[in-house]
Amino acid sequence: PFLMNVLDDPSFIAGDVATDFIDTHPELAQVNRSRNRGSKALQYLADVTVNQPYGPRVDGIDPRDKLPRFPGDKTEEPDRSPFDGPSASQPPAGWRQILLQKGPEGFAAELRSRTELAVTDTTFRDAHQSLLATRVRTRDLLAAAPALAHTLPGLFSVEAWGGATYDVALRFLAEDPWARLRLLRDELPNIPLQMLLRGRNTVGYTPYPVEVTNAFVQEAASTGVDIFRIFDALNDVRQITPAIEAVRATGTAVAEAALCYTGNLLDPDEKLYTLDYYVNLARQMVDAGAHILAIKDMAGLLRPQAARELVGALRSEFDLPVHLHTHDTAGGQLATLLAAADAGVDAVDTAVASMAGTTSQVPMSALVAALEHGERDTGLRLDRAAGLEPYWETVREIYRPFESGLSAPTGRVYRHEIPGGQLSNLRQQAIALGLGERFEQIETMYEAANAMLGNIVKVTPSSKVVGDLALQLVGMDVDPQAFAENPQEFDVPDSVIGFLSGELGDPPGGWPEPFRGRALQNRGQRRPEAELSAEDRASLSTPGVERQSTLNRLLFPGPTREFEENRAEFGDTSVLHTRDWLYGMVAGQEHVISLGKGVRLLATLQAIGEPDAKGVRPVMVTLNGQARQITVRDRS
Ligand code: 3PY
Ligand code: ZN
Repeated sequence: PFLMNVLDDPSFIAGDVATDFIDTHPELAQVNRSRNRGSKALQYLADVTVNQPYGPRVDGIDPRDKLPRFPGDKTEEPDRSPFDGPSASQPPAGWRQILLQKGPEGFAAELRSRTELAVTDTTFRDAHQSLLATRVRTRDLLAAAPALAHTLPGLFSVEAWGGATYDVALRFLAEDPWARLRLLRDELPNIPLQMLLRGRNTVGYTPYPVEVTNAFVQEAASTGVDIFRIFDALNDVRQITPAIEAVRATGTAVAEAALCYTGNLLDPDEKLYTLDYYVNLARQMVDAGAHILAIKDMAGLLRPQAARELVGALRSEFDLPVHLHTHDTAGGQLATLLAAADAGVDAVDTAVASMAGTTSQVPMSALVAALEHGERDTGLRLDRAAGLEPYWETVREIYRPFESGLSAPTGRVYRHEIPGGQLSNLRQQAIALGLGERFEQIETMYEAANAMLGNIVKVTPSSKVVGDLALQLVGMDVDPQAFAENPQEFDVPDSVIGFLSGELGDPPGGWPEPFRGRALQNRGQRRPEAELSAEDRASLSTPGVERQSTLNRLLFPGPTREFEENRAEFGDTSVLHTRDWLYGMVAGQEHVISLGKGVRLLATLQAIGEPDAKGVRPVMVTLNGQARQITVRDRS
């Protein structure tokens, strides 16, 4: 049987394995493994081909022939698989070397002292979270990383991890989020890697015990995160203090504390989210040990003059550098970045233009062009920032089924205040609930739900609470006022009950009474915080792979189980090109399966047979020229 196994192995076919070695040679175990991996990957491809031929959530026409050929195509793919390890030549030194040499305090001081405006690229995290439902796979990030390191070595950071990427990797991509971090770290040795950490919720939606925060931060820092942007969804600094302390304890990583911007501080009627409110918040963050202050404008509400005042105040009150993050939902945020630059902001977030705009960040090339030859020139080359655009345009096209559907800017955001990342998600949720046609009404209801809940800061996970309530109100077709007066008479989403019970902490404006008391009448009490077993505790203090899988399991038990089952059945499918992974095989075309270390298989679909009585179809393929038959259950 062993002989049969190696017969169709590519290295065997290529003559790499001498036949007379077969019975004795130990490398054959390796060959056997490759063969197994190849078979599993092929099984996956056949499955997608049968069950998802038009890609996810797109029906009607077969999009496969129209998809761009890069990076999923054999003829244009470089020989080196991105999974073979870092590129040979070292990119020029950058901000990461400054961090390594000077440590986090020195790094922050250097940022504060520079005249050049520092620029973060969010393309690897927030941009695709906000435009493509976080679906961009590791291989497409890795393929772009060397170009970034070599052509834009002056970037302040690349936001590449955290937020929703962790959850989505396990839940939808069958990828280990830790592998992504490790591989990106290898490819970007000169640019600091930045992540978004949701305070005590880490990368989840509810608070975890502080041991989880500590272990998560240590493991993330030792695997590759340099800058931790930490926020709390209700701007409760007590909720981010343990994470700030954990980052400081690493001695090497930077703690960037983020104040979440809400409302409009220029509005004379704004009584809660005022300039004083933010300065007071920032003071607590400085006292908690932040190295950098971030303004996190998740919905894109910060107007130019407000940015000027806020940045000016933060920089005159404190010695810390200020990093500005915004979303271009309404279309005017380049003006905000420029006003902030004028007021002395030290760093700003942008995304590669083809992954920018609307719910994503401001285009990097527009910012670079706007400041070129001026006092705050970014030092980045415009042609190089623009040079990354065609790649991302192509990648984006492959992920088209996940587009948010927001095809133009919207001024409605100033009223509903839905964060960029949520706006795309909420649309998908609405469509799934059959409410797609009523999205405007959902936006309006989101505004009403926010008012009912006490005009809260809306960002993961508090934004989910407001979104759930809005969907519920529209779904039930109930008048918000009637609901606000008598919530005890209606169904209330679990997330809303959890929030009102104080699971996420206390909101800045206090609790909305009597709404809260009524909504909680006769409903479940606050869920007790998760307890860690002695085994979990031990595993959380063991750095490396074991701790990583324990964290996956503690944070996302269901998705982690599915991820592990997927691995067992199909192997590591992250090696497949995204075109193939999403859309399967096209008859007559060659599909490359790169197994790393130069092992590449070529698969060609010949035919799909009729299903038998149990709905199982034979799928005929050739693998490196040899005929194979695979069976796939047709679930369509
Ligand atoms: C996240 O928490 O994922 C966010 O992007 C919040 O803006
Ligand atoms: Zn954001």
